[in-house]
Amino acid sequence: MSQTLIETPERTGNITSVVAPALPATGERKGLTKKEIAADHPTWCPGCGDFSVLALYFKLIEKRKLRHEKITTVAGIGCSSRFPYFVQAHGVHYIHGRALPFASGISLSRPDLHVFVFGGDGDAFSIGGNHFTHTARKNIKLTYCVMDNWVYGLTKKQTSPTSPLGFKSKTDQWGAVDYPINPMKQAISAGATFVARTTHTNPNHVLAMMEAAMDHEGFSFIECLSECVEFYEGAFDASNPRKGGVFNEVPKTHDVTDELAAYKLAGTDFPGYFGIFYKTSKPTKNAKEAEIIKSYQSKVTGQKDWQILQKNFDRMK
Ligand SMILES: Cc1ncc(C[n+]2csc(CCOP(=O)(O)OP(=O)(O)O)c2C)c(N)n1
Ligand code: SF4
Ligand SMILES: [Mg+2]
Repeated sequence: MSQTLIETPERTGNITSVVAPALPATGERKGLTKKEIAADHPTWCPGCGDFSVLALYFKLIEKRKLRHEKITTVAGIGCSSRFPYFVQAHGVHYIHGRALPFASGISLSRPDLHVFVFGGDGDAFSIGGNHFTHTARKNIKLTYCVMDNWVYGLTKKQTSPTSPLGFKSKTDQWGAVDYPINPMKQAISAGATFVARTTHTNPNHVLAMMEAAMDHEGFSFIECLSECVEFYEGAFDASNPRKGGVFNEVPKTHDVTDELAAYKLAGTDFPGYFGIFYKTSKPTKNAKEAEIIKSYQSKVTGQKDWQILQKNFDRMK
């Protein structure tokens, strides 16, 4: 890595906190090129939709002039979750379903970073289902992009929570009998403050959704359809105009602050709509915790860390 400007946490009073540094003015440091951010050759199957999502993440990094030390890519386990391996910057390939709690810790302790989390439908809605709900309700500032392929890809074709009824897999040889979840409805009802939907076959749209999500002050969720050509070929053809399908954008008349309207939009039969369904503004956990820390710091001025700790222990006796 050629970039060297790494901001370190500064000590403020007795509690270690990170002071958000201003980004250097454009032009001071050159923006990164794709060559500088692309790591190992992705190991996905040729034609996998995940390639497109990765390429657009690189585009976002280039366009928004993110520096190596400001890129944070977190994932769980799955084909899609291999994502951080392929980004030449800081990232974590974490435990299946547990990417969000890990990413929440980064977000809360490093307000100068924007944290991106990538993963699959199994990772997000099956094993990680409760983390999805709780991260959304806490409104933690990060972007969660779920690469939804309606199947467990890495483990070679099991039914996922988004697989449609009748889908034949290794776990449902006679066709899936469980009703699939609707990720958009789930995100809205859990309290996500930014909820958008896109598809890997429309690169400009994916980039636009990533940018809008990154600019959102709170938990931003993107469901990105990403075809698994190996185990669910053609799943999203109906949403791809090049395959005879239709790509319908969210109607211009839709009010993104209207939760009920967003919920209704989310209930439209496949291929449904693409774009921002819901966006609202409410204080993040990040802001609330920062406020608590600030007010606590004013009460312990002049005391050493161990003295503060001792007092807390004494109180617990
Ligand atoms: C705790 C745990 N349980 C199960 C697994 C096995 N496992 C790995 S990936 C995966 C599901 C992958 O599906 P998805 O999240 O949709 O990602 P995709 O591969 O489709 O991109 C499972 C069940 C695991 N690695 N760890
Ligand atoms: S198995 Fe499916 S999801 Fe995994 S890399 Fe291959 S095409 Fe992509
Ligand atoms: Mg999947």
